[in-house]
Amino acid sequence: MKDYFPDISTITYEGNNSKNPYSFKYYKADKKIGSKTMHEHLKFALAYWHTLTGKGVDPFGADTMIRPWDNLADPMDKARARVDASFELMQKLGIRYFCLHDRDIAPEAATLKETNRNLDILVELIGKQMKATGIKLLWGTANMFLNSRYLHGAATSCNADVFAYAGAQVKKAMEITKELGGANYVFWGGREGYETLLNTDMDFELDNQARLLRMAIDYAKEIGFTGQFLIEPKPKEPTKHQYDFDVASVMVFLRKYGLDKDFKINIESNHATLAGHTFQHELCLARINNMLGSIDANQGDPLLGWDTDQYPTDVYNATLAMYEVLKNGGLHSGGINFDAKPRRASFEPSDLFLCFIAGMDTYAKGLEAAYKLLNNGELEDFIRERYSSYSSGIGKDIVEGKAGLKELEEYALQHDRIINNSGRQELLETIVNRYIL
Ligand code: XLS
Ligand code: NI
Ligand code: NI
Repeated sequence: MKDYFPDISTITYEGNNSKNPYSFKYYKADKKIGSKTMHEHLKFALAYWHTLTGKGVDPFGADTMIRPWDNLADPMDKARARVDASFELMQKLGIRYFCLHDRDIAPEAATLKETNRNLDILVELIGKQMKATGIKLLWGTANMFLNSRYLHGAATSCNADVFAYAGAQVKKAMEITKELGGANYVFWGGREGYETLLNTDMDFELDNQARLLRMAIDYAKEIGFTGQFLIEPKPKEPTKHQYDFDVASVMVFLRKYGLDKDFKINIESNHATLAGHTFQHELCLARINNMLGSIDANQGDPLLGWDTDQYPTDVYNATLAMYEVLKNGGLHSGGINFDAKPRRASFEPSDLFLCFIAGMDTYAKGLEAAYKLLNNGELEDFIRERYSSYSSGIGKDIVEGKAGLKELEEYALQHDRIINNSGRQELLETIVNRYIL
């Protein structure tokens, strides 16, 4: 097997005094945080698309990233080389999971039949590498946004032939996810949304989106795929209004169609930002509804209004995210997928290592801080105290359903000199800082 990154050896933990950029400062895979090791808490995954096929294009400029496998002319040879390169990367970084779209691993051919044959060849190769290394598939998905056939959407296209093609693609993607032992299957509605209601039957499109999901559930039963289905919300981009806008809209959609027991949510940090939410808000809302499934870890830039998919380096954000994950009792079948790409100017192959190191260290530090914060209970105690008026008297009656509006009026007439307490936001922010710094 060819070595694609010969100058870089296995990345190890050296601690935060080390100046060696090719070492972990905080991520120590076997370090125990509570009853689990860091790597059990943080099931890091490599996103095959950004890492292996990303080339640094932007709307104004061409490729900047020339990878060691890019000199191969035959697309299938290139695809094979990427498999070797991906497993080399994951092994050297100690990443135990990866995520893929069907089209990341194998090139699309002239017909669907040939495309599926290409996929089978690559799946066999990936399966062998997985067996040899113990690396697992966190989730699989179908890319139903790149090809121009999806210009009106996939399941929400106005064209039934496109719906059928999307169904065929989901079927095959589910089969390969099952074959590779994938723990989850993701739906990100790349082009499921609209540009203008002047030409859109939103009601019908949403029914159709639900129809495709229902078919996927049925097919999973048929083939014995027991992985978790996930929906990944995003408010905009590529369409102006994506149907799966945020956690709240995904839940409303799933409940309307009776699909909420079959799905959980894959929450991406940068998508939360685009929706005008904090990452923590999205994670918390999913958690309290028992819908928190998995994470796409990245970050946006507050000054740029699009999905910049940067590697996460914001420890504050990672700490609050891990706080929610810990409160959720972990991510269960989910994990932390680095849906992130190096900046366009970070084009050297070695940057890939530096990117992952940055992201893994950020989440490791975030996990440690979050664990201590939760365990010491400073925030939890404050919050409990803040709502303590509901544990006795009229508050208890409200919660237990013993008071109606008449009882409230009776009470308020006698207690109309109300005393409130400070919310102490700045104090609490200082407490969080104490755990991070
Ligand atoms: C794009 C999405 C995509 C999904 C997988 O913004 O994040 O990468 O994670 O289709
Ligand atoms: Ni994503
Ligand atoms: Ni994204």
